[in-house]
Amino acid sequence: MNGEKVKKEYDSSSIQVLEGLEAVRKRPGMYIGTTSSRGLHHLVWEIVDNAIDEALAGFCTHIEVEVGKKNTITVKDNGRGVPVEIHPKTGKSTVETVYTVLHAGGKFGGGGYKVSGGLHGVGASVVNALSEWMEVRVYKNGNVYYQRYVNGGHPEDELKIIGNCDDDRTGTTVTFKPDPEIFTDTTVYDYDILKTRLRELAFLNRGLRITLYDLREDDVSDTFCYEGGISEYVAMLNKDKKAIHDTIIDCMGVEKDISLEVALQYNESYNSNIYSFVNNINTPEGGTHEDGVRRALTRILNKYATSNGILKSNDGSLTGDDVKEGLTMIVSIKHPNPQFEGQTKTKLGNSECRGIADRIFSAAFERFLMENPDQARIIIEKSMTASRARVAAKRARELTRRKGDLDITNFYGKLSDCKSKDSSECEIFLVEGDSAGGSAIKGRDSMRQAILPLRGKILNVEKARLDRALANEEIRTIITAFGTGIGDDFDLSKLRYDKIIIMTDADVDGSHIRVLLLTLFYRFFRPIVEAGHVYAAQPPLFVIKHGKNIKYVLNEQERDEYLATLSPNTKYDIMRMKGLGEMDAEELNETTMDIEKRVLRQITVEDTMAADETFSKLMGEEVAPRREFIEENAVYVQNLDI
Ligand code: TSJ
Repeated sequence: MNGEKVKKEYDSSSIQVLEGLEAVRKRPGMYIGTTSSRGLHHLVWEIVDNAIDEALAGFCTHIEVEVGKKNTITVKDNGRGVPVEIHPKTGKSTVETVYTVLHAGGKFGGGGYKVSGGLHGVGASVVNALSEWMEVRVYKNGNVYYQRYVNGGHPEDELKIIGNCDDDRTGTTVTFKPDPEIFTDTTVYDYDILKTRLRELAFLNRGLRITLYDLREDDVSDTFCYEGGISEYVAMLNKDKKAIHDTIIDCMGVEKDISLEVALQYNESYNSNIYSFVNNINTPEGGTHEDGVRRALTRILNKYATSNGILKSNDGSLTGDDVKEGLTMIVSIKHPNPQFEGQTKTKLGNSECRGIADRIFSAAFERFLMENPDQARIIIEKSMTASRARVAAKRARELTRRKGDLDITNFYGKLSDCKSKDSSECEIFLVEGDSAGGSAIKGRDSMRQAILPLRGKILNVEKARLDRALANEEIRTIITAFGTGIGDDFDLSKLRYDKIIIMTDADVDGSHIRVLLLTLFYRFFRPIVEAGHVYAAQPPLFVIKHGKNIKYVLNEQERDEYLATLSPNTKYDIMRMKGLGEMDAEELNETTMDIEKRVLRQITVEDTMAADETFSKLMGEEVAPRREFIEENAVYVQNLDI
């Protein structure tokens, strides 16, 4: 009787399990955000996070990630190995439980305190549900345990011992193949995305070795291991900039069961690069950990500068913005129970973290200043210059406001605004040149689409502070059109358009203007980019005509793919589109602007660090990295400008 009861429960729990995984397949977006390339990569992070947890628990020193020839992913660690015993709640091995029960990850294994976990933190079972097949191997007790799942998480068999291994070998190896029925956009992994994040994880987890292999290419691999942790991260971020002092200031501390690390160094630029993390997850909206450190930074610099007579009473005190100028800083906190807030749930909310971060950082930073008076003076003088510029910029802004009438006339001469006042349905096209601007005005949907033709060169803001940027007419026009204000006045909720669409030619001039605009947005309107409001229009590169059909395609690849679909004896014409200026209004609407038909590329600050690096190289004072970048990318530039 007892046996029968157990069996019944086993069966019903199995059914529940499969229903759980089926729910994941029905609504993958709920679990991994999207099924685009981003979601595809998310699968890797879900698995890697488990290995990172094992490293944080102190049992794993090396993680390997391998992209297989057919875009399978293998993640391997040398940790203790997922427990293989029967799990009391499910009646199955813990391995199978972890892979088939939703949200089972982390709750098994007992006592291990889990600080890692993706934004979604959904666990291995979700990856399994979204995979065509998945295999796990656990090495422990001299045995190799193996289980395979197919068709979205169905175990082929139970966990079995399939061989022996060295007695002292332990670890977990997982291989999966994302299901192309789920990932309909793409199932191709991007080496650079994997590389950037794995390198970041290596920076954030001092001493952990992470290796990435790409079996799709010969001999492609990278290994990351940083004994200096986030200090080395700061060094990398400042690589193409001129540091103004030698030491990368860093500190590490623990209070209760919360640990904090900070590393920082100032460079000559006027911008700041502050990246904060909670349990290895980037918090672009900041939060209490970042607040605490910034509050301490401002307070301690003011305190030191005042008591050493560098800052006089009539200088006023340094603000948070002043001490931010030229600052590259990483803040990394590990917290057993983080609470996330904010629009995108990427802001740390735990209030205790503010004080903890302040205490740990201020003690270390004050000590650094005392022990290194030369470097302290350099940093403070930089902040004092920023303070003077801030005052000047404020005056400049007031000036532009006062002669507002004049500005506005000029402004409406340029902007062809849309009729709708509902910003959620409005778009603004920033168009290169007057002639394309003219076609765009004729071809637009005037209810929802505004056109701003850009005539003059846009100021290179990498080299300019806010006060000079505000003196530039094109930039003032853009600011007025957006409606958000800038600098201290910036207010995202006042944005007058849901989409800001950069429309430039696919040639070198066009890409130059695009980079200048992106630099402007990145420096002065970053929240607009982060909130996903910025897009690039994609004017077609080719038009293919056969019979009565006209097909526009974006690039060579699409052209070739389309041609391959035509039957061999179709007689066809291909024309390369010359540029926006040469399309008439109807063509421009048809191919590039029509809300129903067009393809836009969303500009994200997904990898703000890579973007910043490019901007600094292309736009900054240092000539050598710029030349290198242009040389390295010369081949692309050539392709762009046939
Ligand atoms: F979850 C998973 F299957 F996706 C996965 C887990 C994938 C990979 C690549 C590694 C891991 C993983 C899990 N590596 N190490 C562990 N460790 C445990 O699960 C474990 C082992 C022992 C104990 C213990 O208390 O003895 C506790 C845990 C959580």
